[in-house]
This record gives sequence, C-alpha cells and structure tokens, in this order.
Amino acid sequence: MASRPVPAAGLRCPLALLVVVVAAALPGASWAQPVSFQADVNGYSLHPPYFNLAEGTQISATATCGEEEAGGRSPPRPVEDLYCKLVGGPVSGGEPNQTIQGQYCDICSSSNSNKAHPITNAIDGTERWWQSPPLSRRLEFNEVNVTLDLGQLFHVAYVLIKFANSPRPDLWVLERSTDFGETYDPWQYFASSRRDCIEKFGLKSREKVTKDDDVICTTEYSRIVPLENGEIVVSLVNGRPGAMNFSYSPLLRNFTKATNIRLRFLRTNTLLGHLMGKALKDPTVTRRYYYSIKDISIGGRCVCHGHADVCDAKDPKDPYRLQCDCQHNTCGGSCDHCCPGFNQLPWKPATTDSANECEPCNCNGHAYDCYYDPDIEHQKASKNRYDQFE
Ligand SMILES: [Ca+2]
Repeated sequence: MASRPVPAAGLRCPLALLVVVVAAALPGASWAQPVSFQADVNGYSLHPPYFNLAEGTQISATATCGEEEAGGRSPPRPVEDLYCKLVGGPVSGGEPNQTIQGQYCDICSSSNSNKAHPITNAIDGTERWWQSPPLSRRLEFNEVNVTLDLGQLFHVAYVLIKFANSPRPDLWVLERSTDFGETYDPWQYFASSRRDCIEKFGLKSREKVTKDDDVICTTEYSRIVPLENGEIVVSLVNGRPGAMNFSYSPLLRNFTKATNIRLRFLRTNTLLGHLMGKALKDPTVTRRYYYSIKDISIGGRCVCHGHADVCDAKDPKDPYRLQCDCQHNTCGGSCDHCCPGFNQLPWKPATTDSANECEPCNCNGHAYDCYYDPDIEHQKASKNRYDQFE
C-alpha cells in the first residue's frame, strides 16, 4: 500500500497547495481526517437518486410524418401525409371528412401546428405524440430510428415507452451507446415470435436472463393488441442476478451504462401478419401502418462509482452536464479518481463492504501531493497516514 513521497521542491507540490496542508493541521479541518460512513442498504456504497433522463434531453428521429428530409443541411420541408387508424370507424364528433371507407383518417403536416407530430412531442410531458410517415409514402419507413442523446454517461435502470394512435412495433431493437453515438450495441430485442427472434437477431438473442449482461429477445410486447396507447417497459436492472447487489456486479454496472439510447424500429405491426405483396401496393392498406410515441421515460442516475449520493453539481464549462458531489476523497465529474493529495492507494469504486476511500499521502510534511506507484507498494516503501510502511 504505497505511494512515492514527492520532494517539496518537486513540481507536483506547488507552493499554493502547501497552504492547504497548513490549514489541514488546524483544529476543525476535516479533509484529511478519516471519515465514517453510515451503512444503509447499499452498505458503504453511495448512489444518487434516479430521475427521468428523457426530460430535457436531445431527441431526434430519422423520419417524421408530415415532413420530408430535404437532403444536405437544409431543414426538412413540410409535406402532407394522409394516415388512417388501423381499425375503428369514425369517432363521435369527428369531422365527416375524416372518415374514408369507414376508417378514421387525418393528415400530418409540419406546417400546421395542430397537425404536426415532431419527435420532441415524445418527451414533452403532454398528450401530443410523435408519428412516423405512413408506409403509403414509402415502404422504407418500416425502418425508423429514434435517438436520445443523454449528453453524458448515466446508469439506466429502465426505459418506459407509451405509444399513441398505433399498435406497438412488431420488430425492433433497443440499443445503447457508451461512446456518445459513435457505436451502438443491442440492449434488448423485440419480436412477435421466438422464430423471428432467432431468424432476425440470431441465436445470440436469449429468451431468459441468466447473466447480468444477457441481451434477451422479448415476445410479450409485440402483440397487436392494444391497438392504441400500448406500453413497453424495459427493465435493465430488475430481474437480473446482480440487481440486489449493484455495487458488486461490474457486469451489471457496465451493462446499464449509456450516453445515447436508440430505438431502432424495423417493422410495424399489421393486421395481416406480414404484409403480402398485393397489399404492399395498396395505399388504403399501407396508410394505416406507422409508429407513434406519446411519451418516453428513462429512469437513470449519474455514474458516481459509489462515491456520491447527490448529483446536482454543475460544471461551469458545461451547465447542462451534471456532476457527482463526490465523497470519500474522490474527485472528478463521476468521482473517477482520487483527489490531489489522496493518492496513497489506487482509486477504487466503493462497494457494499467498503467505501474504498482515497487515503491522504504522507510526505513527512514535505509535500502535499503524491502519486501512486505499485512498485513502491510492492517494496512496502511508503508510509501511510499512520506513519506505518505499507
Ligand atoms: Ca407527449
């Protein structure tokens, strides 16, 4: 257990920091004192509260009803998309011209705020919804992505999606990125049958969770009913082996991390099972097929490695970024390293049994800062704060 003492004249002990050492020697200075922690359900590991990460996040969709990509950097231009509900006749009080062949129909257009369905509606906290272009515009709109950019790394516990005036998707993948959208990995697969799970997503997709990082394929959320206002709850912690012992499962801690979340829709639900060739050419059929989302909630919390129970500190350089209020002598936006002067031992995440706090250096009063050196520890050549060599 060790660190190499740094001579007072060394560059790593700037004079300004020596003042801090003097202050610490005064009664009442607590930063170098051993700190005791209250054990709770998490033991010594601290966790900031969960909150809805979707609120105020950046959200985008690759296609939206009532607007068409103009290409290049131009903003999307308004178009009129006629769509109809999958089943059901005219609603009472509805305008007569909204009924076509007994179906309730309407128009999307981004140029009319009452007919616009932008993706921001999916996180606005109101009954307004996002809608994708109907397949009658082009069949390629079976494949639409919705992406949430969380802006920083979080632990995500669940994703809750409330759909609007269409059934839940037939086939889709929930994906996550931990590198700010450079690459995405599947988090969970959704299909209406085991056969589709295997054919579309391969044998890798499991049915049941056995390991903390198993990517499963679920069939319970792709049924066509309910035809409207269906919900999907994806639990990324509960039901996994490490759920009760989050601090001890590096696998689960990593599995829940995300900077971006992507909903990759692959096939809409249809009344025909799979669309037959003839029906694909019939717009009175395909204008009833599209995706719609009323609300997305994402339960998550900051990544603080067990060293903070509050995450509301603001980074002056980036006011949108949340920072952990670090304890245990750790520093950094996610408490991911030991504070200057506390490098006697290597940094570790806290666990249920130990806070694994960073320990102050003992430079015999000659220095404030130190750095950890495993060779010195091996030789037991460094004094700890109790003046014992370790
Ligand atoms: Ca909404």
